[in-house]
Amino acid sequence: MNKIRFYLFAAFVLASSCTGGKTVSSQAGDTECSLIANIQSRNLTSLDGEWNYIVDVYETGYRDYRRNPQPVENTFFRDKGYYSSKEELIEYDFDAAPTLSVPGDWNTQKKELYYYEGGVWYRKKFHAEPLPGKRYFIYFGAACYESTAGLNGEILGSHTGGYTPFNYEVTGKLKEDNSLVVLVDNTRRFENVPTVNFDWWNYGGITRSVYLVETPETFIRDYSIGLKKDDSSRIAGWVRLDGPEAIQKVNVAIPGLNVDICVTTDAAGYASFEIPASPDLWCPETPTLYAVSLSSETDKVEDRIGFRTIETKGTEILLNGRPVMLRGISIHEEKPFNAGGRAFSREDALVTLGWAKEMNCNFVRLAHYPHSEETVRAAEEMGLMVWSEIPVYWTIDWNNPATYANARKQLIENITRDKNRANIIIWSVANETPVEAAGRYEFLSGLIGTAREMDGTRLVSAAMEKEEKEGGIMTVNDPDLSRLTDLISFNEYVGWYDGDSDKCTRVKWVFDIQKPVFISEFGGGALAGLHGSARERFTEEYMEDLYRKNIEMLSAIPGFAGCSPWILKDFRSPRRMLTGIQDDYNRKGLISEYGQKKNAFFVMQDWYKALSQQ
Ligand code: GCB
Repeated sequence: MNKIRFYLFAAFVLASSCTGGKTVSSQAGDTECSLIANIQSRNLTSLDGEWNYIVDVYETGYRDYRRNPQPVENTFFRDKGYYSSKEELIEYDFDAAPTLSVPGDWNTQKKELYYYEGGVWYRKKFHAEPLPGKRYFIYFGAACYESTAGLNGEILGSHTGGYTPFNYEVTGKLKEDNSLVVLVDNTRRFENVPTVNFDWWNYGGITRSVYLVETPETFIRDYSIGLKKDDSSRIAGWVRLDGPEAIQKVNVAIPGLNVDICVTTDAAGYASFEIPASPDLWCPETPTLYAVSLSSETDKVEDRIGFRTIETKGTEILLNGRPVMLRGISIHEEKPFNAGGRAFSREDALVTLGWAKEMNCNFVRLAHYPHSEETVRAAEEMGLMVWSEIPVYWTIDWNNPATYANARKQLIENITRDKNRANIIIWSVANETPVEAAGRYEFLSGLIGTAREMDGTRLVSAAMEKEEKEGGIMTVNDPDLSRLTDLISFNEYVGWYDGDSDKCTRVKWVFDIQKPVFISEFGGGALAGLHGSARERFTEEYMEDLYRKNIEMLSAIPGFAGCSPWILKDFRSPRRMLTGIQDDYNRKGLISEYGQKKNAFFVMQDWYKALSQQ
């Protein structure tokens, strides 16, 4: 646990947006997560823009010279500075400090912060005119990795996990002129999720948008609407109110389906409903979304929702009852052009997902952490099915209850935010975790259970690895976990980490379990524009040959249901140190960081076109 949270703000941790460790209630929507759903439908004041920042390498902002944690009035949360009081000894000043753009990572905004890992204080001044009878929240799309927020010198709470949203209630705490101070810390820690070792850039900062949200006193906190599992002629849903007037009539209207019903919430603010309906189903070819409104007596939210079913039968994945081949690609959430750092905007998403569409994909694996809501929604509009993932990656502190609570909380926040997105078909709980590690199976089966309990309408999986047996027989390395998941999904790097491309022609894939086989990663690296023989590593020709041979090999796998090669675009990773070739980039992208398509992109494009016509 972050020291600052432990010493200074222990009391406030309990008040932070989501707490781990409890069980998910059996009543739908009654998770321990207090996230406000569908933030874009709210009355918002954007707090994006330039924020003053102070880099705090030695934790000086909250400790004294003996490293004792300080009371809050002696920390930078107080937002006083030398220039405001020259008589007092004060050695920081946000007003005089430089600025960073929010949203955005700090690593690509300031040269001196490129490799920085540690604490950075952010400060935003904003004006507010709070109205009586309204409630106010500060909502963060994401801050990587840990953050503690304070408003006008008072701590609001802390949040752990770099890729999921959180909010703090500030009703009664707003003034006309406000100072919002946030300490963000991206120090890698062994007990974190992900842990200290991962193959992507540890972008720090307030990486997604920040809003001041206004709601009525009793408001619609959360809702779920989708086709009923096992009965696609009915829409099933629930709504949860938050506030003193818990018992209210709530109208659910979907004009495009002539749906207009009324339910009454109970004393806990909860109501569920079922409505007979036969919507045009969401699918990649026709990603139909219906305008939906939920109106309580005190509040109203609007959304656009798609309806579809997803299930497996034997070795097939069925979308709306019909077999579907997942023509996918894996993606990291980085800006599409010019080595730009962490992406967050709809514009970024449209370019990146546009490349996936150009490749004839119908599916994207949003690796290795929850991507922004903008990305998920853009994919939904574009007809791209989604694999959504939490960063339980490689090694994890499997037997640490706090680590489990952290992973579970990230999963809950992810599902809470995105459960109404029709395009998400798979919740994934892990990537390439070591089978032999004690405590791992219990950890992952707990997460799988949480995902199923919160959302029984989607598939649950994890990216496993392959195992080679005698005589060139290949299979998944984790039959026990494969029994719990809906798919046999694994990463295989035959031709890159495992032999050369010719090996693809010598192996045979065999599975003991009858489930759809999904290859969550395969691939190899090439520097865009580097040409040579198909035997020479990092040339476009090597990568092209590797893709051709993998495609042939995968197509012959019994039960093959799709794949998401690694990866759409070259991405930054400090693990990639080969000068002149990698230069801090993982080069397995089908497209370079400057948007240049490599030969293998076109190999995939042709294959997916052929598959789409079958
Ligand atoms: C993997 C990981 C992915 C890495 C990739 C690689 O198996 O899942 O995060 O980036 O291999 O390039 O080695």
